[in-house]
Amino acid sequence: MKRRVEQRGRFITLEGGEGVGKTTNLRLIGDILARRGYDVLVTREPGGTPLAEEIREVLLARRDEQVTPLAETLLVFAARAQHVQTVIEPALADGRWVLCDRFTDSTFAYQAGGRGLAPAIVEQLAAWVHDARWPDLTLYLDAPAALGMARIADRDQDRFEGERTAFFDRVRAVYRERARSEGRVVEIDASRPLAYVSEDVAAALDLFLAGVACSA
Ligand code: T5A
Repeated sequence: MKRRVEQRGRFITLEGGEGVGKTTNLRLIGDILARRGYDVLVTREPGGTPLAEEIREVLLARRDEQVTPLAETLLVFAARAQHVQTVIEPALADGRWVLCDRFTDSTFAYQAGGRGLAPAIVEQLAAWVHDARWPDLTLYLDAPAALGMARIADRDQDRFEGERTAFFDRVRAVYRERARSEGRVVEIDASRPLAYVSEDVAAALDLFLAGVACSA
């Protein structure tokens, strides 16, 4: 398919708790954009480069040693610095559309909300690592933690998935607050069957694309 000529790429992220359907719906968005002729790069956090994927393994591995919230946050941002500078920014500069499974909203939700780190630290690190680069659109998939965990019950649990329900309740509360306060975030009820969720995801994307077309 002929590549659409765009002034600049767009940055779209999927957010939400464990097992809410981020990866599944990211594929759907990628397919829709590709069908419309956009050049799409699908990536994820933590990860997206060889170094950042190694940091992801360190972060997700279950271990006896207690990981401090600050150490965890610095690891997340180390991976993000590499990812943003070597993958995300070059792709956007090249006019590509970047679809990312999680970004800094996850750090507010998990490290500030879940772990109790001061949000100001996340804000400072975000300013340092990616400055004014925020997603153009964020789709937040909302569902009770127990439902998401039930969907991934057949997988081996990583270090985060081994957390207690109260941790995920705090994560969800921060996500919902950000969905209310950040204009780029669209909240979608992900507790429903996949067909309904995907329909809302596609509708939110359509609305966003209409806005892009108007501004072109
Ligand atoms: N983390 C990450 C931080 O702490 N701070 C950070 O800054 C960042 C970036 C990464 C971990 O790192 C932490 C958070 C995470 O714990 P991850 O792999 O990116 O982990 O995130 P997970 O949420 O663990 O990814 P999952 O693959 O488990 O969840 P998804 O992607 O939300 O769910 P998905 O699409 O794989 O779907 C799970 C299953 O549910 C089904 C799917 O078919 C699949 O089988 N499903 C549905 N079933 C019924 N109804 C629906 N509506 C469904 N939607 C999907």
